[in-house]
Order: sequence, then structure tokens, then C-alpha cells
Amino acid sequence: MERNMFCYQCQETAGCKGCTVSGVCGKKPLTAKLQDMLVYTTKCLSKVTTSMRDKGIEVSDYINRMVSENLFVTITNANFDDEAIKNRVYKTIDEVNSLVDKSGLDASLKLSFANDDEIIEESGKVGVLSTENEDIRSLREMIIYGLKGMSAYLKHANALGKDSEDINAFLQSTLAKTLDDSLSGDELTALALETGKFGVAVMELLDTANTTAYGNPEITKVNIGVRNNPAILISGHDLKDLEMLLEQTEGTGVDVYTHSEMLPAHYYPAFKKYSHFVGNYGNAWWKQKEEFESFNGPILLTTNCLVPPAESYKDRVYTTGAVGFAGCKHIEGKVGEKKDFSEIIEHAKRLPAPTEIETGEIIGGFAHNQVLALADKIVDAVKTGAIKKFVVMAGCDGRSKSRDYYTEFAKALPKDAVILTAGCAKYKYNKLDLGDIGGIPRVLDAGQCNDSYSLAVIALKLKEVFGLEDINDLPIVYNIAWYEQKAVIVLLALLHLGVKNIHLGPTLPAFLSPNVAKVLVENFGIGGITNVEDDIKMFFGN
Ligand code: FSO
Ligand code: SF4
Repeated sequence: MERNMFCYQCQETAGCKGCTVSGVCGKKPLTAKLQDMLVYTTKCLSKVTTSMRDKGIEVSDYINRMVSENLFVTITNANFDDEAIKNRVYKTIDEVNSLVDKSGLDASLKLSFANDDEIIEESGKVGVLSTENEDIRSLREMIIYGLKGMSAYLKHANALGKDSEDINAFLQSTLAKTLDDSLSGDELTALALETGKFGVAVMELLDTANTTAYGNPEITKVNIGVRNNPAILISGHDLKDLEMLLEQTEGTGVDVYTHSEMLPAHYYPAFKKYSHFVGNYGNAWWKQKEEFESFNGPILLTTNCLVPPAESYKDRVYTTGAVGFAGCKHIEGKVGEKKDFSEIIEHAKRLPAPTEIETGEIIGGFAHNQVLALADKIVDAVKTGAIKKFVVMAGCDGRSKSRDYYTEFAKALPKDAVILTAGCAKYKYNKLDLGDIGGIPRVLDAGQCNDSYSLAVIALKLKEVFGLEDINDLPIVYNIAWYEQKAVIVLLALLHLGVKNIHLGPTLPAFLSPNVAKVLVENFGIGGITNVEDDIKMFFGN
């Protein structure tokens, strides 16, 4: 088989095996090779910083952020810009070499590449397939993908002034361990589970950062129609970018709408004061080709998921943070700096208002604080049998047709079941009008994928209220849709919390070797999905 690249980190990987000719996501072989090299040099940097910590030498915020942002850049659909990725590789190499000198570390830790050609050539020796044993490869990659997700969440917490030396130190020492050939499969399995522990920690850190800065999410009806003003569409997960955009657009006559994973921003009290923060336009990330087209105004992508833009609207796409695409204007600004969005605002003023594609409202804001405020009502509903089961359907949406399963599954649920959701997976069923049970909506949206943390807090609280020993004794089942690497850290976090029998779809990760999949099945009851009818029977009985 022709092989120009190898990547199997996301659910849409070619043939459920691996993208080898070009990425299904649009990633080209050169980009894939540069990303492999960025991951490799970041592992080398992490080896250096771990040795520094061992010697009691402090690692700077700048270096900690270089590690997490490098990994974030390699997440599916974040960055397709070869020049930007290559610059990061060179900067990382420079830091490795200078830290080795400054810290008096062994010179064998240094890196040297003569030129771009050598970097690209060497990438084949350090990519995924450079680990020959398929089980070790599987465990290493599962850990690396978990760390990528952790990096994304850490970056958002950093943007709001929160950081954690424990998380940075764990992230870097663990990344370095994926280069260590002496580690056994058992040791790597334990490391994957420990990654889940830090996954909980990073989501908690981000939850604290978000709620400290913007208040606790509350029940909110979000408008999905449009107004007749020029407007900017903001997508991705970065609430700090949204805050800066809302401040800078205030009083300019330009409206702001959210797309995809930015929808939950509407649930935060701090953003409700902006009268030009109009609503949510469209659906999940994969619908952006048509929805960015009809939006008419400029679009700001703060994180993945970016679909390579069509020429017809490419000049309206702006990127920032970890996102990049050659030919799209990148708005600079490091953590703590004020970003200048004036060019986007001026651009919006020259363009027509969005074309309406929907009207009405959707409801959300059921993060832990809001749900716990309703706890009495919910507990009563469970006790009286009005609610029989909660179904966690968090995770991601995606373009594959097989994901229609989730819409059909939501429709087929028994009427006494309530969906708990977070992440862009919700777009498969958040406009179905599934109704409510005694005033409790049957789709409770906690927020972004990182707000899966809220779902865990809710589950732990219910366990306490019902006086249960085991989280798995709750009337909660898990039917999770995954797509990219943030879902991997969420999954590892749930496993760390002791959640069993999670079903993952629409397909199991290609990066799970048969033996690693067996370990997950035997120890955690991880399963796939089949079809709606059989799965409803499996989860709910007849
Ligand atoms: Fe979705 Fe994309 Fe949030 Fe992901 S927009 S798929 S798991 O980036 O991060 O849920
Ligand atoms: Fe393929 Fe997914 Fe990797 Fe893109 S991110 S190259 S679709 S496996």
C-alpha cells in the first residue's frame, strides 16, 4: 500500500485503520510529517524539562506553554499551516539545546537537524509507526492523545490566569516516557490511567477558571435566528477570546454569534450583559462549509475544529491561538496579552448580515452548579420513577453518516430517560424537541466537551444523595460519541473515576490494538455500538 503519512488519532481515520495517503480531515502528508516532528521534538523538550525538575531547576511558564501549545497544534483539525508548524519545530529545537546547556544536562539530549529536508526525512523515523510492537504503540498513542486533550484544556485555563505545576510536570514527564523503551505494557497501562487522573484535574482547573471569570452557567434559552446587522461568527472553545471580541465589538454596530462548541458561552452570566451577543448560528463543526458560506460575515476560529475552508469564504476566516491555515489571517496574542480584533470588526462592517437558516431557541446551561440547584427536583423525579435513567451522550459530532445513529437513538429513548450531554455531540439531538419531565428538560446540556467534568460532578453528587457505594450503581448509562483527542482525555478521566461499561461510537478507536482493546473490555466493560434497536434493548431492557 502507498504510504505518504500515517495518522490514526481520530475517529474518521481512513478505513478505521489509518490515513496513509492524505488525511480524511484534509491534512496533507507534509503537514502530517511536520506534526510528527513537532510531537517528537516536544517529547525531547519534555525529557529535558523533566531532567531539570529532577535537579530542582524551575521550568518557566514560557516553556510549559510551549509544550502544551505544541501538542494542541497537532490535535485533529487545529492547524494545517506548514510554515507555522515548522517554525514551532525550530523554536522547540532551539529551546531543547539552550536548556541542555543552561541546565548542565547531558549533551546527548540535544537535537540537530541540518535543514527542512532533514526534518521531513527524519519524521518517518519518529512517527507513530516507529514503535514496532503494536500494543506498546497503542498504549503510547492513547497516552499521547490524552495529553493532547489535556494540553488544550490547560491552555484555556492558562488564558484565564490559572495554571498548575503538578499538571505541567505530569504532562511533560509522561510525554517523555513515551520515548522510553524500557517501559512494559503494564507500566504504560498504569500510566494511561494516571493520565485520566490528571484529566480530571485539568478539567477541574478549567472549570474553576471559567466559573471564576464568568460565573456559573445557568439555564439559558439561546436564540438560533439572526438579526439584520453585520456580524462576526466565533467558533472553538476559547472563552477569553470571546470575551475580548465582545468587548471590542461593543457599540460598533457589529453583532456576535457563536458556532459549534462556542454555544455554551451563552450560559455564562458574564456574557449576558452584551446586547450584541445575539445567539448561536448553525450546528456542529462539520457543517461549517455551508454555514460559514451563508453567515456572510467574518469567522474567528479560536480552536479546532477547522475544516479546510472553501475559496469562496476563505478570505473571511481568521484564526488565532493554536489554529492555523495558510492563506487565512492569523491574529497573534499570547496568553495574558490583549488580542487586536479590529481588522475582523472592520471586515464585518463591509459585509451583509447573516442569512437566516433557522429560527427559535435551544436551551442549555445545565453545568454542575445549576443541576445541583435542581437536585431536589431531580432526586424526587428519580424516586417517584418519573425519571428512570440518565443517558450520558456527551462527546463529539462528525460528518460520517453513521452518526445519524445518535439522532435515532435519542428519538428512540424511553420517554422516562434524560440525556446528559456536553461537547458538540449535542447537535445530533438538541433541536428535536424531546420535551421535559416535570419541568426538567430531557436534554441537559452542561456545555463544552471539557464540561464533561460537570457530568462527573453531578454523578458523584447523585451517588452521595442516594447513599450508593459505587458510581456504577446509579441509574446512568454511557453512550458516548468520540471524534478527536479531547474525547480521549475525557474517556481516560471517566475511567479514572471508576465509570464502567462506557459504550463508544460510532467506531472504536483505530489506535486500540486488539490486546489493548481486550484490557479495556475486561477491566472497564468498554463496548462499541451496534444499531439503535439492539442498543436500546441493551441499555434499557425490553
Ligand atoms: Fe467538538 Fe471539535 Fe469539543 Fe472536539 S468541536 S470535536 S472533542 O474539537 O472539542 O466537542
Ligand atoms: Fe486522518 Fe484523523 Fe489523522 Fe486527519 S486527524 S489524518 S482524519 S486520522
